[in-house]
Amino acid sequence: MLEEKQFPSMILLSVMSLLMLQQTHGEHLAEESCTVQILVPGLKGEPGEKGQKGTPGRPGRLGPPGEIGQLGLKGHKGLMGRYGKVGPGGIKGVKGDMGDPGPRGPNGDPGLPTECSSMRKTIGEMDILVNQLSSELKFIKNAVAGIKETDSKIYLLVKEEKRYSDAEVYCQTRGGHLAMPKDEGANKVIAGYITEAGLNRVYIGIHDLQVEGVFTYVDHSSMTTFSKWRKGEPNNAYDDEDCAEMVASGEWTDVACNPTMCFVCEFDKDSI
Ligand SMILES: [Ca+2]
Ligand SMILES: [Ca+2]
Repeated sequence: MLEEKQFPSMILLSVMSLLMLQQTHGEHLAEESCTVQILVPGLKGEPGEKGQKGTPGRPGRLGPPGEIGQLGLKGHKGLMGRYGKVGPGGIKGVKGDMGDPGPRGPNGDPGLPTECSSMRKTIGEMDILVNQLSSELKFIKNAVAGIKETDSKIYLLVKEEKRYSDAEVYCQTRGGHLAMPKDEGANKVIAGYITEAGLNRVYIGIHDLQVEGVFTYVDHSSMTTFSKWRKGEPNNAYDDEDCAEMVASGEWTDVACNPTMCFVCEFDKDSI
């Protein structure tokens, strides 16, 4: 059975062997073709042509997490945000220094002619009158506040310091003179007035302005019987004492006429 199945292939090999032997070993063909029958694999064929590229494989499994990377560089500064809400008001600051004077303003409109100028003159005169009345009122207030009097005279102590000549003008303007004590009674009234006022001295109406050493009253009446010179006075000290003052004790002293001091005016009751 085996020989029957293998026969065709054996026949084939024999024929092939014969053919090969005829080509390479022609002189031994008759004896070897009958004795050697070896079944051997065929020679390795030449490499085939490269096949076509296959389809992509399935995705692989998820790999393990990578290591933490290095710290990156600092990024650029972002844009400025929106403005916030307005905050509460601050505490009031300290007042600053006064500023420099401003520039000169424009000239005003020209004044009205004629009738306004006469009105301005009237207003000016009224101003002078008001000043005079104010002065008179002050004088009257002083007088009412505390005059002194004798049977024939009224005395007013003026607490405004003036030079001798200005003091006499003040008294004359009001119808009198600087006080001219001509007896002990009048002298005592004036002296008491000075003491009450808390003063040390006042001008009185006695001087030697006309003839040095010859004292007269300021109304030019002569000094006949009464005088109250302090001891050693009048001495015309520094050759410059032509007016007289009364001190609080009631004594008189010749003094210079330019220093200012308070004074006493006198008014005749008959002339008031
Ligand atoms: Ca004198
Ligand atoms: Ca003197």
